[in-house]
Amino acid sequence: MPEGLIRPTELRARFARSLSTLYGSEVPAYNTLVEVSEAVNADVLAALGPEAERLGSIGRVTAERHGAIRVGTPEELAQVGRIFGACGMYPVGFYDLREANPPIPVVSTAFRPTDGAELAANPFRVFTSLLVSDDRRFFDASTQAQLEEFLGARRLFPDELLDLADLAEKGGGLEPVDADRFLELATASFALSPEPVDRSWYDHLEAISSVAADIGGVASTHINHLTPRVLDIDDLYRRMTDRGIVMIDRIQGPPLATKPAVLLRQTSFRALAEPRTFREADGSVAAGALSVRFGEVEARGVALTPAGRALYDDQGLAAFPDTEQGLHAAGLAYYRRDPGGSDTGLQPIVYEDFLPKSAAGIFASNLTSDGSMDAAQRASVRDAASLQEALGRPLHDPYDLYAAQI
Ligand code: OOG
Ligand code: NI
Repeated sequence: MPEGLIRPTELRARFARSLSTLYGSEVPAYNTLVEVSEAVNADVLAALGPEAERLGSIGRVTAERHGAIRVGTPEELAQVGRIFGACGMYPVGFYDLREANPPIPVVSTAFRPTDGAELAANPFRVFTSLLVSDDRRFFDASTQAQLEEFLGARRLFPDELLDLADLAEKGGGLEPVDADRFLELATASFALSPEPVDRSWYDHLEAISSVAADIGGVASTHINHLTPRVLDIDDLYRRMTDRGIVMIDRIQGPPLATKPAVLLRQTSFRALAEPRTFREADGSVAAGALSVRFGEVEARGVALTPAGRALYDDQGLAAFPDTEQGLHAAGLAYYRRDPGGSDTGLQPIVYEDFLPKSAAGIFASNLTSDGSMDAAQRASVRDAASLQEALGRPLHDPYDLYAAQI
């Protein structure tokens, strides 16, 4: 391989950093969230020592972010796949948020590294949702046609960016100048657009679903939130509240318990009003505001096996054993034998994915309305196979990836 190439691992770490700088400039409260997260993590590390790093080194956890984006068409999704593919991030898992409460007209996947060493180097992941514009429960025939026309006419990503992405994926990296250009174009593609929003079209979609309006009512996509990881989310929640930042009223996911940390716990501060310009019905352009983007933070635990996940979904955490040895013995969670440790030494495999219930909770806590849906209408079929076809690349099963890490 040629010397001096910027490899996907490095592209991913730099991409996460440059999106973080962008999001901090757009949503200043995000910088507070990162600052408080880092303070909490430093305190946990000081209090617990090496124990604090069992679910990832402090270097990994400090750099760790997940973002969320939303796109409108299968073609846009396939393009996103090429850009993230250049950074060694591949689609994992299928989430149908139309099943959530309230239902959201999207299906989703998460782009992330898939092997242990890459995750340890930088686990940047992006939850990516695709609008289901032909689902009659949400969109009547005329709205579907208008959506398809609007979405078909926009270009989210310039050809130069997509060409560089393909070059990176084929060649295993980019020359330094190309890497800089790739990162500049990729980051800019996820910035909030200054372009005026057509007020009546946006309002029409928002009455159906705020998420549909955020996707199909504007001319570009944007990072919707960027989430740092914290080692003690209860402490973080208290510190943010003490700083006067209004948080959603609860932490999503498994409750705080005297049990080993499993899966994912998340909380967020509410979406803030951001200035946007609108084109009114008479053609005039006026200043206004939209509240779509918010700040989320998360704590991660051990990945559950299919049996562990089924138990969690049916009965919650109360039904779980009190110790990691117990979880391991019952086949409920993924552990690796600690190579340097004693016979009972177990190394947890970190949960790297998302939880549909938490995702729905995060969506819902930031929606301006529940929207409207006619359950009697025809649902359109979307499953992992159809998402994989839209992506034009393999959709990984998260359980296969956890099993491969043991
Ligand atoms: C995605 C919400 C899902 C999470 O952390 O569960 C998500 C969105 O708001 O577009 O990011
Ligand atoms: Ni999130």
